[in-house]
Amino acid sequence: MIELHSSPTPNGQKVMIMLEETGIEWKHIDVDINVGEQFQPEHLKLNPNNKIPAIVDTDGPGGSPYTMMESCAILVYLAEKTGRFLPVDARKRYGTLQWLFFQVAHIGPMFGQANHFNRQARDNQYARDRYNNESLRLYRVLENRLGESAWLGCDEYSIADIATYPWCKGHTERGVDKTAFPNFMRWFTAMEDRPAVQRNNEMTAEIRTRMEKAAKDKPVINMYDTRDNAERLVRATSRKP
Ligand SMILES: N[C@@H](CCC(=O)N[C@@H](CS)C(=O)NCC(=O)O)C(=O)O
Repeated sequence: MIELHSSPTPNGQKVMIMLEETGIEWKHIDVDINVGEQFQPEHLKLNPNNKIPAIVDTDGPGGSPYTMMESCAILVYLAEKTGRFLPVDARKRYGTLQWLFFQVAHIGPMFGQANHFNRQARDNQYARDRYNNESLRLYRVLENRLGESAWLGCDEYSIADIATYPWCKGHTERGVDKTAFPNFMRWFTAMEDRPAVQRNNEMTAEIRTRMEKAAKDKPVINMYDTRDNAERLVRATSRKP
């Protein structure tokens, strides 16, 4: 059984899609980052970087429980555990790993910064231009890749597609449409046709509603305000005496 300690953000959703695709037994343990549950000592034991997602495989390597952080490392782990979505053929495997690393190194950080400055710090025009331009450039990289390959990593659906899809849900906001990005839109539609992706999207809405209800009487933290967060961040990463 895989316990997924998470919130349904893009990094959380990629693990949910993988779990649904593989059919492995799993459950979601809600960690609400809006009320600071990522800073709880029990979560820090699973993810010392005070982020979601983390997993516990109750039947890990050698038959004992195994804990992991970092969503793309978790995807590789689950792919190897189940023998799905990370091809064995060397060219396909390295193609998949390249595009998986491309997601974690570029798409996640740049789209994340663009979302932050578009939503939380709108008055910083320099930062908005920088991250919006970079995000659009990355959409063009995806468009070009998908013009030469059916799926991102190779000619098979893989963890590279699973990792990238949840980050691309806001494509309309960026002016990415069928006319200018036909290959990307073909891929995005193929992703949304998959039953596992559809289940992820339903669960994402359900988990968000459940978390909002549970958070009703809890104080909301401002994780984007580094002054408000300063003490919490230092405490989370300070070694105990
Ligand atoms: N590289 C990490 C990124 C994880 C990450 O940034 N998680 C965000 C949500 S998508 C988070 O937990 N934020 C809470 C915080 O920064 O306090 C991964 O892929 O797992």
